Amino acid sequence: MSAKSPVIVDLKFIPEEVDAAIVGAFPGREVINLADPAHEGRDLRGIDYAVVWKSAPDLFSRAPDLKVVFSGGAGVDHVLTLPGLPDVPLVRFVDRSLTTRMSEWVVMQCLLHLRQHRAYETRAKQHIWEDLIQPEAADITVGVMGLGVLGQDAITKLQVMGFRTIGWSRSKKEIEGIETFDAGELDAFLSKTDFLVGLLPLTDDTREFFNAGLFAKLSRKGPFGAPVFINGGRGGSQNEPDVIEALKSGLLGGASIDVFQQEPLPKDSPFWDLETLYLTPHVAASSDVKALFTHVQQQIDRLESGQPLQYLVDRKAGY
Ligand code: NDP
Ligand code: OXD
Repeated sequence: MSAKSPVIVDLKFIPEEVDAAIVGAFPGREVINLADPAHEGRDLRGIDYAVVWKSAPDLFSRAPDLKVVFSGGAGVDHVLTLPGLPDVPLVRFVDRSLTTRMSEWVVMQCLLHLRQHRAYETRAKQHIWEDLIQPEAADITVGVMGLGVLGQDAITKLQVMGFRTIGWSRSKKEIEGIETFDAGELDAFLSKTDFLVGLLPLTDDTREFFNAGLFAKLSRKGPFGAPVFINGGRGGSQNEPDVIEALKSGLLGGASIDVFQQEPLPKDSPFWDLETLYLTPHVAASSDVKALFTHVQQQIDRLESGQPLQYLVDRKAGY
């Protein structure tokens, strides 16, 4: 019986979390954590598997024999643009904990805007005790763009919280109790949406998709008048000058953004200082590293026992 191939780990996550998760992971295999200086210059030829998140650009020239590449996250735009990506299966991370985290973030942001939290925070800082007219969740239509693993979970949880929910995706989806729209029905979807939730992958089709023209088509008939933009997908999908201008001009009444074109967000970015924006540093649904390694092990087991891999990326579609 041949020796089990090592697994290369190249994850720009919290190093202590990666180190802790490696303990006991991939039984019977060597784990080569490239963050460990002991592996500097290590010969990576002949290795079958790599788990990557924001890898060094020379990874694939150093490891030319990979049979499968595993993305450390659900999104794969950062892998698809790596130089020398081999023509082998690319598996993305799909996992209960990641999905749950994203839904928590989406529901939390919708509630923060619904409950006018920023206005109360501001008043509290000024020692102002004031009651604002409070619409209820059922008065707001949340439109979720992207009805994949994350969008479908988020939309059902938003529904539980009482929001009216509608969804939009490239191909039409049937989700019980939810009105859905396909790519050709974008304007109809936008005209009904008070809070827009972006859970789209970054592809050629979605680049800078969230822009002034799109914001202008959102509903202004909701209880707050101006619509709200919530992006947990990818920063590349938003036209950032347009988002900033829309928040300043009132085209958007508020926003919550977890992802940016440039990460970390530069210290002098105007985003930091926008009054009506909730900003988080790409943490809406961070990968749980132990769960990630369990998922990778399961997929390796499938492959090595002749079963098909799951969660394969369609390279042509880009997600
Ligand atoms: P999925 O691949 O399961 O779903 C993607 C959805 O987007 C699908 O419904 C797809 O349509 C739709 N879509 C893609 N392209 C288009 C398009 N051009 N027009 C309309 N709809 C489109 O992905 P996930 O739900 O698992 O994840 C979504 C994204 O969330 C990831 O790609 C990643 O970028 C981001 N993410 C962000 C995290 C964070 O912490 N901020 C954490 C995890 C993920 P269809 O169903 O027809 O294929
Ligand atoms: C992901 C992410 O794609 O964390 O999983 O952004």
